[in-house]
Amino acid sequence: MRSVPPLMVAGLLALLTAPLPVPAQTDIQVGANQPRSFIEPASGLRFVRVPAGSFTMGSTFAQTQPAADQQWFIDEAPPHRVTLSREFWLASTETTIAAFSRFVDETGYVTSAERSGQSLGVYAVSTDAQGVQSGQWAVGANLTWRSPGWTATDQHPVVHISWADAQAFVQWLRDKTGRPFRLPTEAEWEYAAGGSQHTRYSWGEQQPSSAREGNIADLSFSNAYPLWKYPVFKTVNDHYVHTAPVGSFVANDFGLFDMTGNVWEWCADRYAADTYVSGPELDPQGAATGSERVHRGGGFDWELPYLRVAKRRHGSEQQSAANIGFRVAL
Ligand SMILES: [Ca+2]
Ligand SMILES: [Ca+2]
Repeated sequence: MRSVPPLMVAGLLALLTAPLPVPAQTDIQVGANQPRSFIEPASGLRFVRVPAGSFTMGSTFAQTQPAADQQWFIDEAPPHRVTLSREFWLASTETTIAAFSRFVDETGYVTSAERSGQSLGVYAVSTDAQGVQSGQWAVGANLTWRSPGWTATDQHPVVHISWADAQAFVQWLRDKTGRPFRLPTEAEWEYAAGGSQHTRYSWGEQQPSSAREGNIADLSFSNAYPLWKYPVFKTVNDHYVHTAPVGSFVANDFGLFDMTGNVWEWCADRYAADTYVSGPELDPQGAATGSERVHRGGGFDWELPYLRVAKRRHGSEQQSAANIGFRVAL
């Protein structure tokens, strides 16, 4: 088990726990005039305060899986103690189409999917050698944040967004406000998603039962895609086949919506399968090298093992898909 000398931790904490700058725009006051949330006017996104703290990052989930499936989860090991020495702000929702529209309207930005003319998210059914049919997403033409492949309002999460697109959005917000908006680190994301009790899913420890927990691959998804190749959690019906408007489900006790489900969310970190083996305990920033970036949280088309807050997924900086968006940190 790695550890940091207590004196070093104490010293760093003393240096780093100075209060966050109070944003100029606040709309909720809690306690001793400390804002607990604010709406950032350029994007219209609400940000909530996430406290500094320690938690156990990662899991031993792979060990409970059949050998053939362990490869999908082995990069969550080993579970290890992580300390986030500073409180931070995190958008209470995934970035909406409304917010992304403001960015594009001002800058004329063209996304990776728009430049390449394609993205992942057209439903394709194939037949294997045994004659069994199954469906999954395939790369299709003209899938973009403006036309995700289904009806979406301004309050739906923006999708078909690459890591590079998400970076361009936060750079715009930085330039516009003079504040260091950014993508969350993978550690910040996992810590925030689990809430104050650091639960398995953002809604708690248990499997969904009320259909109010989050937008996942549920009965309505299964009905729309009966040949879907991957597991679906059919015992709840959340009534959303694809994305849901942000904030449609319960928030965790940090005030964060849809951390689990709806869309995967790009994080700042480079991905490496062995990040947790040798990474630092204090404020980890991810792998130093590597061409892929992390995304987190599962999406509307994923089932429980992939919806745990510890689950890691990754892709190239230019990759986009119908089930990947992002959330902004400060
Ligand atoms: Ca659903
Ligand atoms: Ca999400």
